[in-house]
Amino acid sequence: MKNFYVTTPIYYVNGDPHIGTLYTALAADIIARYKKLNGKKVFFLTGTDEHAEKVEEAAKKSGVKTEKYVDLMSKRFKEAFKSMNVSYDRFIRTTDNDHVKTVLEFYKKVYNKGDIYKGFYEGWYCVSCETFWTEKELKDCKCPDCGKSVKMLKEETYFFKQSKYQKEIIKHIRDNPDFIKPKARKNEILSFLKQPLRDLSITRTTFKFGIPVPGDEKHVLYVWFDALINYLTAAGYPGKKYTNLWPANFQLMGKEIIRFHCITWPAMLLSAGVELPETIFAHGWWTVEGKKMSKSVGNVVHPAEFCRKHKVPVDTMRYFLFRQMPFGSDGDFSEAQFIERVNNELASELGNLVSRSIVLIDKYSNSEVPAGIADVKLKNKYAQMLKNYHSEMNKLDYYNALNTVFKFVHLVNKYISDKEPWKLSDGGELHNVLFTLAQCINAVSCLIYPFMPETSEEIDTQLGKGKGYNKNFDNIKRNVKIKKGKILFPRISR
Ligand code: ME8
Repeated sequence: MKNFYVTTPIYYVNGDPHIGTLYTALAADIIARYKKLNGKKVFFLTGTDEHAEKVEEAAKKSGVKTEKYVDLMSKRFKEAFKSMNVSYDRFIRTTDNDHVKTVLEFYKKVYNKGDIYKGFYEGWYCVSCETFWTEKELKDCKCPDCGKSVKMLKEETYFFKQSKYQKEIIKHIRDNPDFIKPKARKNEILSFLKQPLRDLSITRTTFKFGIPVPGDEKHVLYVWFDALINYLTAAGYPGKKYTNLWPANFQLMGKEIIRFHCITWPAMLLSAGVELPETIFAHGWWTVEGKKMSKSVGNVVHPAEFCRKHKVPVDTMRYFLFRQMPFGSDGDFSEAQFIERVNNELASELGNLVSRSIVLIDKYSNSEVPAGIADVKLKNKYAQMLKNYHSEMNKLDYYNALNTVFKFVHLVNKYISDKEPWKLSDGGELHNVLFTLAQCINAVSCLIYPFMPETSEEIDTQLGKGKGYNKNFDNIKRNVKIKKGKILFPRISR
């Protein structure tokens, strides 16, 4: 059976990872954890894009050999991912041997198909975006995407005939409503495809740190042609078993790189006779306190460091990033809003629910989940909520999935206040309430697991659940010993 395959962009290593880069990795981590929890075999790919002119420039600036520089920087990405519990299955680097080999094989295939020809490129190049632009596309003589200066390139180059596949790509987008998500991005691409596509220059002669073109080694392959193929390398292409993973189920990225993923990438795959991915999902862009994140402004947010500063677990950041805005829309990172969400939603609602439930079981049932019967109303509510949650998760609608879970959390908190178990005398009803609470916090632990895995594990420990315990409602057995534990979310003082 084909495994579930999710990818992120591979990141340029000319700067440190931050909330923007982590955002996509976390989004992939959430769906990967969710699918694994629900019994799927999953492969989650992320990594670093190293053969770029701007990477070579950054290495020069720091006075380190490019090879050493990319080693150091890719390690920093791995560390940042680890610090946020990003559970990838492979961290690919475009300098990995198997990747270089796959790129060369892929190039050969496209070349033999007659889709690569030699020519001459004259036009503008943005090193920061590693993108070619025509004079007409520039904005005030600057890159229309990042606003930085562009440079004039006049080089002999090899072109990839992407124009040949324009009609087929348009047809594929129209026939497959889930191919580009969200809809606004699909419309953007279809609108762009109304003009004739230009062929893409796929080799460069003015820098060295790249994969040499077979038979013409003064050329190295252009960064995007090389980078996009990483998704196939990791699947084991062109080995027979690559279809165990390919086509990818979700390819996630920021909205600024969709033309490469929704036009160039499909054209490359069509040329090589490889199936197109199921869904390309482009999320929105983070600003910080209303401004574009940049080193020179000094407002770059490093997520684990930020959590350390506020003395809160990294799960608070994992929660905030997906609760702050719908996945697909733009959003602003604000320290004040982060604090508000941690205090009002995580500490007051979720943390409070777990600690009240555990304290109540501890106090009124001798630290044991009593033999009770679950509240029918709450159980039915849970079943309804679960349906919405699964449908939202499968669409990557993380924002509403969290909304759904937190509505339930709120409901259970209200159940405690309404029932006032501290006023109930020993026996039947008290045991029913405590039993219901144990089931509810177990259920909540399963639902939040993809977003907040450490918190989920802590709830499981407090609930006395062993390793490998099946994460389902109604699974907390009677007489299980609970264990009072630490406060899940300390409040942040302003
Ligand atoms: O584009 N808000 O790499 P890159 C949201 N190497 N997401 C953000 C973000 C922000 N402020 N900043 C970065 C490249 N991202 C190529 C990709 S793939 C074959 C090659 C995330 O280091 C978002 O996913 O510039 C964006 O698409 C990606 O980082 C860009 O990373």
